[in-house]
Amino acid sequence: MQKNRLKIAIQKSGRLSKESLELLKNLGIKVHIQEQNLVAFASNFNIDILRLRDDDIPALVFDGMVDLGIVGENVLKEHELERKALGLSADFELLKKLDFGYCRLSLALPNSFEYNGLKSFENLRIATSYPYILKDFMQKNNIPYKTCSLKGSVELAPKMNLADAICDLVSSGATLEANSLKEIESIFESKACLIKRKSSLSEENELLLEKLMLRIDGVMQARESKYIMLHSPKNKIDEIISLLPGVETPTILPLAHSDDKVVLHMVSKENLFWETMEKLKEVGASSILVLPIEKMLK
Ligand code: PRT
Ligand code: ZN
Repeated sequence: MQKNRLKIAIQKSGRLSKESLELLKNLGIKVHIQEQNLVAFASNFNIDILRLRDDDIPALVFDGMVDLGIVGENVLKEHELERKALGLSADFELLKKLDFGYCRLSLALPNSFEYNGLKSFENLRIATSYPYILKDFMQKNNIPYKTCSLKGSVELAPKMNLADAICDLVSSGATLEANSLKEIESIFESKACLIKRKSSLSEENELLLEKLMLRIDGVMQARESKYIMLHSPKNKIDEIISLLPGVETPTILPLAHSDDKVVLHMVSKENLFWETMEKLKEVGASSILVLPIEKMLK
């Protein structure tokens, strides 16, 4: 592995791997991943992709062993709090919150538990894989509790009489429901994020990063945006535009063989729901097309 290449750590296999790799590919980084290899070399940039357990990524960035990392904010926060509790440094720069890996760390109780506000957690034993985030929250709310640290199967702890409550990641809520638990309070909202080591990069890698950051903005903006084309009566243009969320100035084109209608082309920064399309139609719009956008560069 050459020294001067930009090193990016991503999760090897798990909930963030597919989207992390997809993001890198959308940035134009060409990498060929071989399942058994932990390092993949980009063929068109001086970039190496390191594929690791997500739990290992924060410390490698804090210690400057890798330049960039893609990791869940939950894992990042937990490791940051742990390092600080141990009196160690946990320096990093948050470059970008990404648009995947959404989840929340929540307190949950058995359905049968009579919950009367956060005080109900006083002196309960709470199972979690996130002891430092939990401790931080409980201390801020002045609630004494007992802890039970588990690396996995946290949702089973109450059934197994290992704990009274849990503090675990939730996304759809199906796991809690399947284990007769009710979500009480979200204590930390999370998504995947791109972080950078604090110590400076080489001038060359700094320039490469600048280029990648512009491309990330382009990819993320494109994912949120839609290209809209429709036919509009000439006297309804303003009304139609006012119905469209996050629309920039449209391009107005003549419609062949029509004196009273024009064609509008525009980019909307939001998705377009059926309800809006139906309203557009009521106002007189027709031939409404909503297209995904692949890339944007302003
Ligand atoms: O092997 P490695 O250590 O790299 O992976 P891992 O097993 O530690 O992590 P992984 O792949 O499960 O999750 C990676 C990251 O994805 C997490 O750190 C979060 O940032 C994010 N993420 C998003 C989630 C979820 N959604 C999620 N639902 N991580 C875990 N879950 C689990 C949760 O722990 C619970 O067991 O899914 C279950 C709940 O899901 P619902 O949909 O039933 O509520
Ligand atoms: Zn992990």
